[in-house]
Amino acid sequence: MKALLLVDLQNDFLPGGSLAVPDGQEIIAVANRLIPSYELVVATQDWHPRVHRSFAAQHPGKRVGDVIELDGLEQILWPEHCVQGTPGAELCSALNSDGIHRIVRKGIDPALDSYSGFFDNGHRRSTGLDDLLHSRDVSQLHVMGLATDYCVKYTVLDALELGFGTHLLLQGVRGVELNPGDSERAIERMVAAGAEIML
Ligand code: VGL
Ligand code: ZN
Repeated sequence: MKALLLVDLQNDFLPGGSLAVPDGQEIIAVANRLIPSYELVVATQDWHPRVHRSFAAQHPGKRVGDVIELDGLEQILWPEHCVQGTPGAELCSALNSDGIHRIVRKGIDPALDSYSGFFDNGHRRSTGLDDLLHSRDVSQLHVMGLATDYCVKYTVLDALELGFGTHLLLQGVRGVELNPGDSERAIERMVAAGAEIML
């Protein structure tokens, strides 16, 4: 069966949020339109402790956008976002949350970031999303959400590696674009890895 995966449709990634993705609000209507056509809808939620090491504020002298090494991995430093229990971490209230069957949280380990909905950036720990999808016999995964160039990209790449037929819903993604062209390059990489584009 096919499932819809909604990546990080949270207030902090929407206009007014601390890590707002340009035009991110445009895709909420896309999600609401798609949700009723799926038997299984899963949403991921970036869910950081306040002292998460991906936050620039945790590294005196460093600024947002700086790149450091974190536990052996390259890490971009972000503004504080999606702190557990804060309004910024909540799913967008305009989202049809009755249609969402499961929420998978990620980025909980303070020492490690987790862009993908499946694994942390070091591929050390699974979030359980893989097991959930397998237990429901999902073979096709349709992915949309925020942000094209980070969490959507790594979620799609992991889904492909795990063997899911993976479709990227192009109308339903927006990127951070720290560097112009990041979203385009992310899409090219997903397609090169085997993702199918759906308009
Ligand atoms: C994301 C940066 C940091 C995302 C999450 O959802 O794409 N980006 N944490
Ligand atoms: Zn994050």
